[in-house]
Amino acid sequence: MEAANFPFVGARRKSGNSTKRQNGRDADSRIVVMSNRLPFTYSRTAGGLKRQPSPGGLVSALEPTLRRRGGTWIGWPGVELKKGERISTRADTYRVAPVALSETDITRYYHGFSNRTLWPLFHSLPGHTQFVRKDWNVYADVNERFADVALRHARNAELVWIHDYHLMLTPEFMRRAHREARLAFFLHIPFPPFDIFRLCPWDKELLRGLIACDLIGFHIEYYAQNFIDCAEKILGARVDREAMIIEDGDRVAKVGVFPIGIEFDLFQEQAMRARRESQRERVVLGVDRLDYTKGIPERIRAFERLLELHPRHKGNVVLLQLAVPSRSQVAEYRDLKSEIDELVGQVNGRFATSTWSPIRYLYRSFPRDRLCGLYRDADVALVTPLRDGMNLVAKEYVACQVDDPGVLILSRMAGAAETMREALQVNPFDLDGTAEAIHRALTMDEEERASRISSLRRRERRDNVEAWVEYFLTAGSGESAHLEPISEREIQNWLRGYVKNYPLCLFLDYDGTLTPLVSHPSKAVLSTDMREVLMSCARRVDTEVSIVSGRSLDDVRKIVGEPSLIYAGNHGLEVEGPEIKRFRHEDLVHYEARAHELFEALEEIAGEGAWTEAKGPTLTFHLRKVPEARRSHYLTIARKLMTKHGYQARDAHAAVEARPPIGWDKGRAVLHILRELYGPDWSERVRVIYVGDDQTDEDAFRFLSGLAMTFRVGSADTPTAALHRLPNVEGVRRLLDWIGVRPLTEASSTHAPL
Ligand code: ADQ
Repeated sequence: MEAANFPFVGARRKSGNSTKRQNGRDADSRIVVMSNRLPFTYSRTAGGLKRQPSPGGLVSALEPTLRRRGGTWIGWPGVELKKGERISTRADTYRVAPVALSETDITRYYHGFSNRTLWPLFHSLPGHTQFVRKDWNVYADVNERFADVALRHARNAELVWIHDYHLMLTPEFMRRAHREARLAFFLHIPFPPFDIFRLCPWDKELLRGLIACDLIGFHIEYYAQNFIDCAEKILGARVDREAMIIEDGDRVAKVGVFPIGIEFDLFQEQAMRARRESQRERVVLGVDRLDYTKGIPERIRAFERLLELHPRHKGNVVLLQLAVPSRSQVAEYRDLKSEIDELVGQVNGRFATSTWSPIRYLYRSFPRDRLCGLYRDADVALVTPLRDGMNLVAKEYVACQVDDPGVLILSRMAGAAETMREALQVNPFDLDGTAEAIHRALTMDEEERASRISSLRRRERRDNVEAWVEYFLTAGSGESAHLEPISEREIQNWLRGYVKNYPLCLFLDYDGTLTPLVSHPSKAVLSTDMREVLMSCARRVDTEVSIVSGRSLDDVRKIVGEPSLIYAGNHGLEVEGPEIKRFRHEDLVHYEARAHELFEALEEIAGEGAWTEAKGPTLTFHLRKVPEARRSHYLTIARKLMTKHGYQARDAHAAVEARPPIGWDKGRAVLHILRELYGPDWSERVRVIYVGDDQTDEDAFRFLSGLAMTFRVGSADTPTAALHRLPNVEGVRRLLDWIGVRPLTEASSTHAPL
């Protein structure tokens, strides 16, 4: 077989012999496929559960792969199992792990969020889209259950390959439980542009769900770039569009382009063998699932237009439209069926004669061999979706052109149009244009038809579905991607326009932001490099630097040791600096005695490396040295004690903090400092940058939304309200370096602190 010509080129093979690996491990360690449905669907009959192969390209593509390699397929069995009812967990040489779903799950997760929200939105049809919170909740819950089943059955899998929009949150659930898992995802439908995607109230969650993967695959470059765009704009992730890499905190995901193919040889063979049916007229063929994305009404109208514009085709040509019933539980699909029925009636009523009707409409599924015969004998295939991830019908038609070559008319809105350039491409909304293309196809000479079809066939034979699977799996098992360290250009893009001609007020958290997280707070010492860049910022006349920390004021001032900076300790409850009045929140006096009592109580329960840091009116209970499995035990008790003593318990990095519930946090402290330094109209006089790595910094990110440039450092395990993410402390150093040496603000004297 010729090498497949896929545009994704970033994959690097893992060293080692993969065959050896496959033979040496049990089914658990092989590939795991996850999709909404299992490769077979059960239905309940009088004689018990009946098993049938699931329809569709996904199953025919992946089933042979699993049969050959072994592994596990996880999915819904198609029926709600009764108590005690079991289905076989073996299928040929691979295993099957069913995910049990109730009728409510199916209504809300499948018909609801998957098909009433994601399907239309991702096809850029927001008018059809419904956003229903209950559907979303069940979708998230079902996705988590898929992840649980995968973790039970396939913990040691070489690769977990998750399919399609039904399971976009599953990767993140899996990643949370299994940091080292190798996860890949393929989306079979389009990924919409930013402007459409951001209409979804759960845009961040969906993106974070996918970014937990090592590899995320799309049919075409456009969808991949849309996804990268959304990750950058909505999550604040760093991206490299050329290398197609997304960095989200300390994790990196590779994005790839893998246009799916078909079982070319199988279609071709069936076309050769298929029975011939006598047909008087020339045939223009449409084959679709009955779905509003497929543009069936538009196609019928375009055909009607053909008969108006070119009456010579009357009596000689028919539009044969096959439509497989689909999602008939969703009201919109039922409405569409009525619309098509009516439209067919209208056009036939208008043009039919006693011997000829222009449209033959068959609303049912056809067996593969029959379909192949119809493909083979059709003069023209009219594949005109309004939007389509790829569209396999176009490819199947081409594979079946084994006799007199036909002509493929293809919507430019289908992913397939990106590679099937030799097709006559049309805009399905342009009825006249489509009508003219049908006319051109019906009158095209044999030489042109043959040249177009033979190029199309060559490509589809080579880039068939087997090549697609192999190519994806190779990319999925390649080395992890790395993004280049943050460059000066990136920092400039973020900051140059923002800080131009303004003085700058810089707020920096300490632990995890200016120093890496360490086993004990006393070991978090500022590096020489970091001190240098920090002070190059602080020495500037147009820049104020504040350190905002959860440590006590004395502690943070001592550990940084630079008297020219402003310090906010205890999450901003205490503030001090050379140009600012010393501040101590008035309610703190009430907490000093309480803090002492709480300290004693926490000390009593502390064991296995847990310890309490006393910080005057507040406390931190540290768990970094406690074995991970035991942390939740201590967390629960510590939280209870904190609440009992009148504190608010707040989670931090391997710690829990006791904070006075007085409505004061890092966000309020930042506001206090800005007002003290620049007056109530500070937002007109100064630009603000806040950099932090902790949950407590989220208060400041939220407070400063729209008022500052915010950066969250490190792990992407938690969502952030910050605008951008920085991978690590080195990223912070580079950012400060740029700020320290940027050109001096011209108007600095007029904008200087009050
Ligand atoms: P679908 O939306 O299902 O797939 P498509 O790619 O066209 O769309 O596949 C439809 C399949 O159904 C074809 O294999 C076709 O032969 C079959 N079919 C249609 N009408 C039929 C009939 N009347 N009888 C029998 N079979 C019929 C999703 C995405 C696509 C993407 C695929 C694969 O929406 O864009 O190409 O996944 O990734």
